[in-house]
Parts: sequence; C-alpha cells; structure tokens
Amino acid sequence: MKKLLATLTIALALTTGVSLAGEDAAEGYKVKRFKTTPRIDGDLKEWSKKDSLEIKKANVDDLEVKEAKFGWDKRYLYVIVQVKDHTLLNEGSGMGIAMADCMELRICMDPKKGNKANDTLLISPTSSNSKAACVFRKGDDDPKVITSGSGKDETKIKWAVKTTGTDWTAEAAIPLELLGIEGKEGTKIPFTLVIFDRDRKDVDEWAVWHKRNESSNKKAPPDEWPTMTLEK
Ligand SMILES: [Ca+2]
Ligand SMILES: [Ca+2]
Repeated sequence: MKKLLATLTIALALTTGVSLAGEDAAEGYKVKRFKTTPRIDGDLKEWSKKDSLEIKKANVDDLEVKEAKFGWDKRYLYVIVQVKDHTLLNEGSGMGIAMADCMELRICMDPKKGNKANDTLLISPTSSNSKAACVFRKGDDDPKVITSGSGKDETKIKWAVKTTGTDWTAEAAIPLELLGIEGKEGTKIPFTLVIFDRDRKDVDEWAVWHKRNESSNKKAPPDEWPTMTLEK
C-alpha cells in the first residue's frame, strides 16, 4: 500500500508546470557569479543584472513566471522565482507541498544514477499551517522540512517567500556542498525547474493538470535534463 501511495504521489506531481525553453534548453543556461552576497528576503533588488531563464509558457492561461534566475558564489547556489498568481493555494506539508502552488528545483550531479540521485528543493507560498514552506530532499533520503529559513538547520539552506497579492517570490541559497557541486567556473549542473499553480479546491483539477504536463521537461531522465554552467 505504501508503495502504491508513493507511486501515485509521483504521478500527480509530474503533471504540471513550466520549464526551460528554446535557447536555454538547447545550449544550457549560464549562471553568473554574485560579487556581493544577496540578501535572502524574497526581494529581487540585487538580482537586476542577472539574466532570467527563458521559461516555456505553460499551456494554461493563468500561470506566468515573471522571473526565474540563478546565481552562485563560493558557498552557495542562489535561485529566485517570481510568479504571477492571484490565488495562493497549498494545504500540503512535507513533500506534499508539491501538489499545489510551489516552486520545485531538482538538481542531479550524478545523472548516471538517474532519479535516485535527484536533490529536490520545494518552496511554497503557503501550506497546511497557512505559512510559506520549504522542504529539501537529498536523493531518496527522508525529506527535511526547513522551518526557519535562516540557514541554521542541518541543511544550512536559507530561504524566504514574499507575497504581494498578485505575485509570490521565492528566494533561496543552497550550500554547494549539500548538492555536491564544485564552486568553480565551468561546472555544469543538470537541473529542472518547475512552477506549480493550483487555484481551485472545488473541482478535480486532474484533467487540467494532466494537460499542463506537456510543458514540463522533468519527466526526462537526468542525463537529458537542461544544464546550467557556472560562469564568472
Ligand atoms: Ca533578495
Ligand atoms: Ca495558484
């Protein structure tokens, strides 16, 4: 029974989102180094000079990713996404936050091991306790729920969410060491970035979610994922 539930969860989580498109998907995305450490507060201010990823338009009208950017320095990989979303809906907890509004970043530094080597970071603007939530899972280890966001828990991940009523923004700093990434120019990082949007509780959204499936590339095995390359 437990196995079946796990399988179902994965199947549902695979059914929506947006991901890399066009040039970024074909040639890889170039990640610029931060010269000054960004403040992890959900504010885009210090990201202005960084290029946004070209994100595929989802085949639904109500999902728009305004910005999706990465940066790095000696210690961290940084990510920020800004999502236009008038209805914040997520009643999940733990890895269950993947079932509604959230950002899901997957990184796999050992693609030959396939999905077992995926590291997953989930951040949602709201969750079962009405607060923003963050969960990290290393490979197929037990997921770690990261409550404080200040980088003081065992993962040392820093994260923050800011909501405005029309947008939500998630910003995070993930220790390179946690991801097994060497912090030097030229390092290539296979990844997928998917934004989930759910707006209604009163209908079974399965059919719509299934429709959204086509716009995500995370179903591909990690050795076919897009890559980002650390640059100066
Ligand atoms: Ca910031
Ligand atoms: Ca939503």
